[in-house]
Amino acid sequence: MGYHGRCFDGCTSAVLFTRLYRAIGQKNAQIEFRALAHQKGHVPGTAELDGDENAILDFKYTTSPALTWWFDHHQSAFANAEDRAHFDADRSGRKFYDPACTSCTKLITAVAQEKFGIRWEDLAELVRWADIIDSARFESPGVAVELLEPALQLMTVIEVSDDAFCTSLIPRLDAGGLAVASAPDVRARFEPIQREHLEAVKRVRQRARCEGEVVHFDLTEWNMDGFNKFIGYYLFPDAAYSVGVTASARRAKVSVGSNPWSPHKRRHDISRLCEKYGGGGHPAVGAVTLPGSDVAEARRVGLEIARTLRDA
Ligand SMILES: [Mn+2]
Repeated sequence: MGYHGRCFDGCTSAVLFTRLYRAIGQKNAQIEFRALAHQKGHVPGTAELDGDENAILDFKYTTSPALTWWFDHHQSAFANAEDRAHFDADRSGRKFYDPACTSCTKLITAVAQEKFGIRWEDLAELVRWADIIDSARFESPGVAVELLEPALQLMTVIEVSDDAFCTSLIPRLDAGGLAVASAPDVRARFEPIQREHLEAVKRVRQRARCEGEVVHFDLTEWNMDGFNKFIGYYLFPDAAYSVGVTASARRAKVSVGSNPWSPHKRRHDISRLCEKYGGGGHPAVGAVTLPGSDVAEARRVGLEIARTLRDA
């Protein structure tokens, strides 16, 4: 079974599909899990699909005849129109795609219920959080930044852990749901990340200025590769946009986002704006990445983007 690696929704999808697969007949099947990572131009092929039956969850479609089951909700699920047509022609009843679905977890839950009449009451909280996380629909910036919820602590650990650890969490989530977050080995991974994260919040608090609904901060004096993208709105709830600049040996980066809790409608396409500087992203969030030596240029781009967002 291939699942989207280092992703809370991917891991939870693996938990649910395992239950579904066993419930509909393959009670004693031996299941192997494989974390899949996005690589440009790569679709899972024969190397990944070496079981008697093969499932791919929360990850790109493949036309390989070895694919038996498939669930995904990503806009970018198909590499090209031929792959899409291949899926549309499929009559197996075992491949499911819904780009309107906010998580793959939710899609599997819906299919299990509607097609197979199966519900998993004990996993309701896990499912609910997987959906909140994958669609970034947190109740408030505080929920997203303070990381007090067990689900968000697990998410944090999953996003930085190796494939073997993520895979080892799948049976544990199946057995214990979100309670896994309080296991000593998960705590031991979470605590150092939390310390670093709290340090980042402190640095943003020191450096951030909010002007004309744009919060801007320059963190290049520290060696940092990134930060929680909601910190700006946590500190400045009235901000509509956030522009943060970081630098490490590897890269200098301008991270740009719009406040999902803002009452105002977003007026800019952030991916377009970032593309002007060689970056990219989504309409609501994007980034410009430069070589680690280009700190001055990253600072300049950050200021210019902040100005553009303020002006229009
Ligand atoms: Mn997903």
